[in-house]
Amino acid sequence: TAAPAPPRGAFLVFEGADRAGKSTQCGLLVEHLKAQGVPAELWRFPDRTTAIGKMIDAYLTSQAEIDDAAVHLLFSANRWEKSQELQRKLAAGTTLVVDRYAYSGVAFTAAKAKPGLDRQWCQAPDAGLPAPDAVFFLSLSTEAAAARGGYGEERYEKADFQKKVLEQFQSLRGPAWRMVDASQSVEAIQQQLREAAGAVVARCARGAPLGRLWE
Ligand code: NYM
Ligand code: MG
Repeated sequence: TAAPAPPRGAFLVFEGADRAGKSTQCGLLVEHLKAQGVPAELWRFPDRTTAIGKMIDAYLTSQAEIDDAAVHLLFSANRWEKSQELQRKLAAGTTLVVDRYAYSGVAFTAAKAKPGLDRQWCQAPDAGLPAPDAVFFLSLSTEAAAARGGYGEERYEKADFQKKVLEQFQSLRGPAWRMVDASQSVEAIQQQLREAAGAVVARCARGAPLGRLWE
């Protein structure tokens, strides 16, 4: 007889504006989970390693100009091309800590405020993707983010645009969202995340079903 299916892993997404500390916190959380014996992997979107991801990287680093609608669809396609593997990993019991997902996709494009790129249009291509079990939103003012050694050199890393992105994120908040005050110390934030993530991992291990965007 076949071995029983392992408890499924949790799909944990981190969102927030640039410089909110997502990458730091994701890395620490994955190490913590692994140390606790929870199989876990760190993922990020955009995944710049794929063919589509390389086009996105060229766009973000201004080596390429791509139409706003077209690049939006590339970001979404980059999630779709990873979605089967993502579901396989979760089903096999691996918890995925994911640095950005479709919420960034919608917020960054909608913040461009161009005709034809309204939020409804921005959300459509991601409909049906696996929905995260929790979205940890690292909340930080644009001023505090800018004070952290300034923004980088990539496209979008400008204070006025980041403000618009934050407004878009606000309108995407749903029941799975956990707001985290990202102005606290790295350690204090991590402590909260460990507790909240632990509860979600346990709920998923007990068989809570994986949802779909934007249901
Ligand atoms: N970004 C990220 C988008 O514009 N759309 C998306 O779908 C995703 C996932 O890419 N400024 C933007 C947000 C970031 C940039 O992300 C690169 P990172 O996490 O800095 O590598
Ligand atoms: Mg960045």
